[in-house]
Amino acid sequence: MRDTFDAFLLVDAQVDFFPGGALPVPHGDAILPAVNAVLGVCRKEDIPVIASADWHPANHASFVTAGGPWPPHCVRGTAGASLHPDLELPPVFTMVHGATRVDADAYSAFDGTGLAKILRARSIRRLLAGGLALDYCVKASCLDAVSSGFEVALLLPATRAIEVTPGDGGRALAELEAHGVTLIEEVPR
Ligand code: VGL
Ligand code: ZN
Repeated sequence: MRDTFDAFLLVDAQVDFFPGGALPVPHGDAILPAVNAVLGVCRKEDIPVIASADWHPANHASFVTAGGPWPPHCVRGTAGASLHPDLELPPVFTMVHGATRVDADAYSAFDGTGLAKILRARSIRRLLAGGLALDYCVKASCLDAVSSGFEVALLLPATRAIEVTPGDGGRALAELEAHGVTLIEEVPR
């Protein structure tokens, strides 16, 4: 096994968060080369991949149509909620689906998904993370991972921020670093 990370956590790399989607992250598609580089390492070295998905019911509380902050996005089972078609995923990987309750939003891949238990059951301690969006689900997932006792490295070229407020991306990185997340520029080798 690779001596730097035990699994790759790919956060919400769904069609709706890429340019052209319902809630696009600016330059979100710029993550694809780095994400696919990690996925290539995972396929070659048989490292587990866990992909999370934002998976909302149609009338979700986070949608503007229900008084929330976001345009409707990632409605469970729709094309926009599917993983980006250019992801070079291994033939077998684990998916967790979050924010599935109609009345509550959830940004972390650990929130209500059983992910910590899934990882512990597989003796996974060190996560490499990437995905969308840096200032929401990636940040929340990395912080939860750390507070659940996992080591986390975030691959910077594999994530981008929405930046509802300019500067949110940089603030997210500072917060992550302050909580012990290692920020890395290159795929570990
Ligand atoms: C996300 C906003 C709303 C995310 C999900 O995946 O970062 N952001 N829902
Ligand atoms: Zn959402």
